[in-house]
Amino acid sequence: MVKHAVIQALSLSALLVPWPALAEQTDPESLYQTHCASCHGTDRLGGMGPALLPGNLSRLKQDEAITVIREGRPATQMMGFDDVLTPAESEAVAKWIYTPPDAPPTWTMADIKQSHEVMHPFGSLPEEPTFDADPLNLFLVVETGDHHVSLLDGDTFERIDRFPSRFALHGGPKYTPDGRYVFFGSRDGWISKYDIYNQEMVAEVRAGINMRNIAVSGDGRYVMAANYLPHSLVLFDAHDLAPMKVYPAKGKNGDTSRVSAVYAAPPRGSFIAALKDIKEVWEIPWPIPTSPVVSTGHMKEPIVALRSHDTANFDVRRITVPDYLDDFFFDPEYRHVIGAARGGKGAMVIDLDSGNKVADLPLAGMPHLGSGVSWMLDERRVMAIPHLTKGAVSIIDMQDWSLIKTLETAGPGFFMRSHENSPYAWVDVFFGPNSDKVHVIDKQSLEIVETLTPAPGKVAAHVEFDRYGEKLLLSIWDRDGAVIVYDAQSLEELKRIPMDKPSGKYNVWNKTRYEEGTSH
Ligand code: DHE
Repeated sequence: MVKHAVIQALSLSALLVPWPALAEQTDPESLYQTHCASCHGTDRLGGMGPALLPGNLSRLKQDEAITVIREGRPATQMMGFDDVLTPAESEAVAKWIYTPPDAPPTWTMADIKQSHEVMHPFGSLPEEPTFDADPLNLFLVVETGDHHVSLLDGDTFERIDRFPSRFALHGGPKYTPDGRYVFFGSRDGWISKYDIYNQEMVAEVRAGINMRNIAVSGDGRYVMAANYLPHSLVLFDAHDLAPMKVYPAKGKNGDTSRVSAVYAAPPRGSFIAALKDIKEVWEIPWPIPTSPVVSTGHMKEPIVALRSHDTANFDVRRITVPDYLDDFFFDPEYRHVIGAARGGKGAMVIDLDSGNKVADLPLAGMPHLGSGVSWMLDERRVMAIPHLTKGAVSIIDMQDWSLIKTLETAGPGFFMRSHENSPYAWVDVFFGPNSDKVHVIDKQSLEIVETLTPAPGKVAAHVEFDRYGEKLLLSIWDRDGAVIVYDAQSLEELKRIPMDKPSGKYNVWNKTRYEEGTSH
């Protein structure tokens, strides 16, 4: 009798609940398995479509995910499900993909090997570029709107190619020293190797489930990937992306850690890794070839001994540091790393040879060290960095690590850029109401000399110079966006190239020569 009354009450309340609440009664997991798993994987690790796990979705707001499920993503295989799912069901699925799985997903060496694909074996494609443009003055532009990459001639700014990328590339693509090949890393863990001379994707591999970035050794022979999930670094043979070694990111105390990023330090012949959850910096040296150098393509590239790796040379050197450091800037010699904990206050300078802290930097407002640039001011090297939570650029003397100046900007910035041949450094105002503005800073007076608003109401961010420092590209970070070419001296706009939410731009010369005004 009591049971009957309860059932009656439940049925009544079900009739009374409004439509959105009914969504919670649909089973989002079975909806996912029926409609989404064929592309995104039964375990949400991704397949033809990206991984749908909370860590991988951190860049997408939940209401945006609902729109994608309902309307699809233009210019991708992702169709809209409005004809198949009710609005409430789409909402329920969107909510469910932001919940962590019952058991943490794994990605082993066996998974990495299985994902590995070589489309064109090393040495099988022609050695000469198929285009007339200067191969060392090319730009790659990542277009995050429809997940494509454009290849631009750095003299004429004509497009040579536009090709699809993996979903959500993050971090700078990394070139081989001769500039022929480039490696892209996606947040979902995919590494793609592209042959610029032949405009062909030549190999791919998946290093992890949630990857941060990749680095290429100074000799172009190895690629290292940094993962949040699993907690690992993964080493690859750069020639065909064959996996060589997985490094579980485990501290001396046994704790494991997400790896925030990995960098190549060519003067040291090593990779340097930033660990988010343990107080260590890792240095992993790559073997120096003993055999003679062999030419491949446009410039000389040391490729001998690539099949006789001695993995013992890739041993980890642990540098214990006083704090968690996960955002790095280096001096040009790679003697020092300047590190900050994202979310923490201030930064510190570590001598990479001795492993000792040599200075504290009093930097409030979450400095974004990864975006720093450096130049010579009165025969002293200075570095300048924007802040993610404060409208300021800090300028620091790299001899005694003193703060020279805090320059007030129109809001927090993300990226800074310059070039040895340019009198100016550029910084965006990525966050807040002034995100359509870009400041131009005089590198000698340390004053803002110009503030541009190239597309009112649209985010203007991320600059990259050409190899000569004479012209530069700026992104209008919008689906209806563009890359704008400026004269770096007169600041006059020369050209506007329509693009789909262009983010980073990468000039072959500046990246392969470790130009002081750009990221590496
Ligand atoms: Fe990035 C580079 C970390 C959010 C676009 N970003 C980097 C690098 C690191 C980093 C460590 C250097 C790696 C490299 O180039 O090899 N980024 C982080 C974060 O921790 C942060 C704040 C939060 C996160 O979720 O990862 C973050 N980054 C973003 C974005 O929201 C941006 C604007 C859009 C996006 O695509 O995700 C973004 N990050 C970029 C770009 C670079 C980058 C375009 C390469 C800059 C360059 O010129 O080299």
